[in-house]
Amino acid sequence: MQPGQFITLEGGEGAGKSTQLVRLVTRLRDGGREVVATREPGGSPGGEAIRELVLKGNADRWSPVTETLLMYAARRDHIERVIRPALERGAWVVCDRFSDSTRAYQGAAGGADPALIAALETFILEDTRPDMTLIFDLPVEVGLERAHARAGAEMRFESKGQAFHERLREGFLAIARAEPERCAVIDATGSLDEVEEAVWAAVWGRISVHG
Ligand code: T5A
Repeated sequence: MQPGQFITLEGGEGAGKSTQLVRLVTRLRDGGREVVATREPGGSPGGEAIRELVLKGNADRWSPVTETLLMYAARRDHIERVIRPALERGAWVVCDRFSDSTRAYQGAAGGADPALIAALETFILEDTRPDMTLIFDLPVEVGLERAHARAGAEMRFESKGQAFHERLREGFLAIARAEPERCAVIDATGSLDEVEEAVWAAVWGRISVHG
């Protein structure tokens, strides 16, 4: 069992994860903890190089299976170089997307075989699994509108159709239903402050933030 806590933020496009990650990390650091804020795909130099490959270009540049393998190559590097060392020294790691994104994007929405993804989780993640996952949920149209409004975003996944994004939303909710002890669904339609309070309440409820 790793001494640090590993929290992941998940959800569809424009759900507000990146914005809330900053707020959550600030509150945790205010409590005196060492907190590593990171993201996927990316988070390590090798992971960021793979991010460039996988997020740029046409929507159909990579098949869902190839995407799965690229995401897991990036993830393994990120785990080895950033996540595992941080958890082992007792830091908390807060990560914008992780393995549930592969289950939802490449699996539920993209059609990659869940057995392939499960096997990669076994061999690549090993025991580096999130202690807690916040799943940001909001209607697809609202999320895509927000994502389009923000500047400098990579658009490859956002340019997939409405049906893809509906399957994605249901994919994340299915993960939350299957693993209720790990996952908390956050209603992401509220104001920034309302969502921040929902996130804090969920973290408080599942992990002793005094710990
Ligand atoms: N991917 C990733 C896979 O397919 N498989 C995988 O295994 C992994 C790890 C990452 C892409 O990679 C895919 C999924 C993604 O498509 P990215 O550019 O990092 O690409 O995209 P996202 O993680 O989706 O980031 P987004 O910016 O789209 O969404 P966020 O982080 O959820 O949203 P955020 O915080 O940037 O907010 C978006 C906009 O909405 C506003 C913000 O100010 C911002 O302008 N906003 C709100 N507005 C009103 N009310 C609120 N409560 C708001 N919260 C935020």
